[in-house]
Amino acid sequence: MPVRTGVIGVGLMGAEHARLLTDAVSGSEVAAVFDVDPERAEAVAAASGARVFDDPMVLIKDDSIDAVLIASADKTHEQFVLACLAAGKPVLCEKPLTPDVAGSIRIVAAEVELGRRLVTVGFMRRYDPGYADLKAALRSGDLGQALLLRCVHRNAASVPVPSAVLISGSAVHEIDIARWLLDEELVSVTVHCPRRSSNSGDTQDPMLLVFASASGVLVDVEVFLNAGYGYDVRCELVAESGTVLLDSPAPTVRRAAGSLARAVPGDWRQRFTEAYRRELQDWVDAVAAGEPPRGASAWDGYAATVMADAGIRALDTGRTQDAVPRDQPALYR
Ligand code: ISE
Repeated sequence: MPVRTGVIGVGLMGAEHARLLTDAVSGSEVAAVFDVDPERAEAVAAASGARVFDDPMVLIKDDSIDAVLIASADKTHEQFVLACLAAGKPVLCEKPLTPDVAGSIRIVAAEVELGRRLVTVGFMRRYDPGYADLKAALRSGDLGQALLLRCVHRNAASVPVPSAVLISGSAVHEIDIARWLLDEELVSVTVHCPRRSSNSGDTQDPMLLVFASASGVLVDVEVFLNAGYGYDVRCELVAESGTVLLDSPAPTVRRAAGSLARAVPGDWRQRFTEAYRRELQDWVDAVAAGEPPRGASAWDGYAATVMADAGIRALDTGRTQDAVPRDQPALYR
């Protein structure tokens, strides 16, 4: 029996998840779809033969649905994740888990109360082969201790957004991947604001964030939403006896008209397709086996939200901010 998934929210990302669950993940079926835009829901449902629901809470409770994927607006995540926990259903929620710290605390508390892990947060980079290589290099011990992590996060273009979205929507990936790579918490953040791009309206774009980890590693992150030329994510680990660079991967190099070129992906769906596919396959496999999920947990989602929140305070105040997460409950250790 395939795992029958209900997808809530089928905008850009939800539609991509539905496509991957249908075409690229084995043992899975998109059985139900909800979206605030019924036409969008119909279009995605038609491609997978799914049923369209007009109430997401009814979809979550429906006996024919084994697991739920949430890719709706950030502010709706909490109510849907809590409803999945109440229904005892595994749920994969797109990042951020919630836009606010209080919402993430309520989700963690509900899962701890339930006593078993059902929530996964869509920090898909943990499944990217390049980041896995970086982590393996650090773990091998051959490079000595990590000293710096230098990250670049550029989007080709963005609709106008408040400056805080560079942190809550984009840098939040860097926060999660730094915690995962270094295997420790980030404890403080400073935000530097260079000249704004004339392509970015009133938004502080680009932005430079510097995080410190508990053991003293510095993580610098450039976020630039209107970089113009494409989607570019890089990460260089600087350690005591060497460095490892994760560059924008392109399978081919083109030589033509006197130049040498590698294509740059248009957006994150192209850059991270394999990571999304692996994340979904792993999730579906765990659901099918009745095992706890292996991706980022509700606790990881909470920790990322705490740090993003500190980043937004640092942006607003111009001062370094500490992030102080609560004690980690035993369920997540
Ligand atoms: C977008 O919302 C995402 O989630 C992407 O993964 C991120 O890289 C991008 O910067 C965001 O705008």
